[in-house]
Amino acid sequence: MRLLYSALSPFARKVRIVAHENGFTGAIVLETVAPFTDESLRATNPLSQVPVLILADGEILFDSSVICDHLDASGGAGLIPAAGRDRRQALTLQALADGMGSAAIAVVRERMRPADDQRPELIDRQLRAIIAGLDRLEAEGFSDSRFAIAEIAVAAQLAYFDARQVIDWRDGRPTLAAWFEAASRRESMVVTSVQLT
Ligand SMILES: N[C@@H](CCC(=O)N[C@@H](CS)C(=O)NCC(=O)O)C(=O)O
Repeated sequence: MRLLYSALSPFARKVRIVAHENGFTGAIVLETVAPFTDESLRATNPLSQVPVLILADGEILFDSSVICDHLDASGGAGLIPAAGRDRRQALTLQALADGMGSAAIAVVRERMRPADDQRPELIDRQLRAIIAGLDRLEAEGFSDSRFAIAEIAVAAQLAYFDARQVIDWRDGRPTLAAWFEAASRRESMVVTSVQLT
């Protein structure tokens, strides 16, 4: 299998954590792609977004939630509940985390623009989504004993917030902060982390 990814992508990080938790690390060849500038990515994903997983027979999978679903179904780690309320709630939390990630990426890209070209109203709207999402996650109160698709999706995004200094998310959220600190020590989190120099 080949995974087209970029090192800092929180969506690709989520996939890599799920792959590791399913024992697939050695079975996946990582290929770096720059999604905003490399037009060749469009041949596999018309949206020109990473991650993209290309299976051994050439089948192409995106987006990250579809890839995670495939890896977990074939690896058997059981990170995604099979059915019912548990499944719906887990996928809803994944969607929340992914949405917060998309908002964070929009903020980061807007802040890259020259200061007098930035649109404060765009940044403000995205930050409000992130803040409301963080408050929901603080209320959720994850358990240290479970690290399944919802927790993985959230951990990948919180790590991205830190890497890109999107927001001081720990402020006023002690439960989420303590949970993340413990989750960050898991092997799958450590081996997929990227140190910015
Ligand atoms: N819903 C997608 C989001 C993927 C995404 O936004 N990837 C970013 C990198 S972190 C990207 O490739 N952006 C390029 C673009 O949107 O043009 C997923 O879950 O995989």
